[in-house]
Amino acid sequence: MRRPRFGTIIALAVTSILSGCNALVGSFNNPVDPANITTSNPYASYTLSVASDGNGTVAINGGGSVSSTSTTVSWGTAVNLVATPSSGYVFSNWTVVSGSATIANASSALTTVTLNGGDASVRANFSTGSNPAISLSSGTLGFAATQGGSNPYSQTVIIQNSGSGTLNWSVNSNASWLSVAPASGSLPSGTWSTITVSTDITGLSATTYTGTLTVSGAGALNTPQSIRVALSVYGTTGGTLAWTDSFESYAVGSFPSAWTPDANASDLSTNYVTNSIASNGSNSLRLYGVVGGSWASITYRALNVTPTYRIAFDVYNGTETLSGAHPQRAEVGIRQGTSWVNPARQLIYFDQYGNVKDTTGATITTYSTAQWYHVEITYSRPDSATVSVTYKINGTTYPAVSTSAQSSESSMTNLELCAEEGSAWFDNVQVYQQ
Ligand SMILES: [Ca+2]
Repeated sequence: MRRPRFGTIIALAVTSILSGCNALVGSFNNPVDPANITTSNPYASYTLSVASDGNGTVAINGGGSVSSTSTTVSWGTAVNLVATPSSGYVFSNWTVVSGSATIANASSALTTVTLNGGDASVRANFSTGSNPAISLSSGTLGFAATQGGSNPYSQTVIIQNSGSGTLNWSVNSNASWLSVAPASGSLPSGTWSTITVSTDITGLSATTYTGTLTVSGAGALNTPQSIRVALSVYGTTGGTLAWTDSFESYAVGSFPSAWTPDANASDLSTNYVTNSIASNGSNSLRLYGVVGGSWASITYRALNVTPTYRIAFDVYNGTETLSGAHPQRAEVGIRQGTSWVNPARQLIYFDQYGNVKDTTGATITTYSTAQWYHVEITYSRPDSATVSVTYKINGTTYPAVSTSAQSSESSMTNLELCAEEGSAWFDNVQVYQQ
């Protein structure tokens, strides 16, 4: 197997543990989300300058409030911004002064900025005023859950008083399944606090619900503000089987023709249909990522479903000692197209320490090598900004995990199976339209 030269790695490597199976990983301090890559140089870093118009202070990524600051950021990385008005002023908006940058919510003192491919400067603008003002870190939240199962994990939103004086705020929900705590509070100018948003699926049938949290503040310039909340409830079973592959129809020793191999999966000496181990029938698919290397085995097959869908499979992890650049075993995700340089979402992976990890990199549960696991993953899009993923492993359902959608999320129409390092076997792969 020819290994790309390091220069090739620099040009092509797309590394983010949270973003999909990586065939190659170089030694980079600032992994870049492949979803945001639009040129051949994913590792470019640029200078972001953030300033105030002089009537307030700014902070980047939780740093101290200053009149102006700058930082080096990787292309595509969202940087948190906070603007705090001086006494007698209120926050007005963020503007891009030079360069090209995307500000998620320019009218909120709490927001994020993403550089579009070059240095850029942004500025917080304030205006005179003595009223409090409401800024929210998010205007939309998505949740998902299995009907009759556990409630989704709670999520948090930050409320800031981006005006003068004191903001006495309260939050009201218009839906019985949607609650928030605390429901009211008091914030001096420039300060903020966190509210926790929870959903309760008790008695809800399988569909998508929307609700609104209204944040009000007496005398606030921009009262009320709202947070739109979407909740998807779906069944764990049922749905329509889109396709299934038990690897029984292929010749032992071949690569399964319905699947597109990528990276080390193209090496037939280590990646093939085998009859030495199976969870059903006699055959399974063996994938092998180079041990001690950075050359994963990945294969793709079109999902042919739209969210909400469910992916079920059986997986058996090998026992090799891992020491390479991405020392994880089996991984399953979704990807745009059939190349590992394309945007992807890693839905689940099995790390070298015996932990099963979710799409955010958090631990779901533990596992053992040399043992079959039956995994079901339900992928849902409560709204355009949000992804929710539910895991069921060997019959145990875990609460849904919600995270932000990538910019290329909707184009990830292929299922990927991967052995990042070492061997992994897959069998009984099924995709259901929910
Ligand atoms: Ca089989």
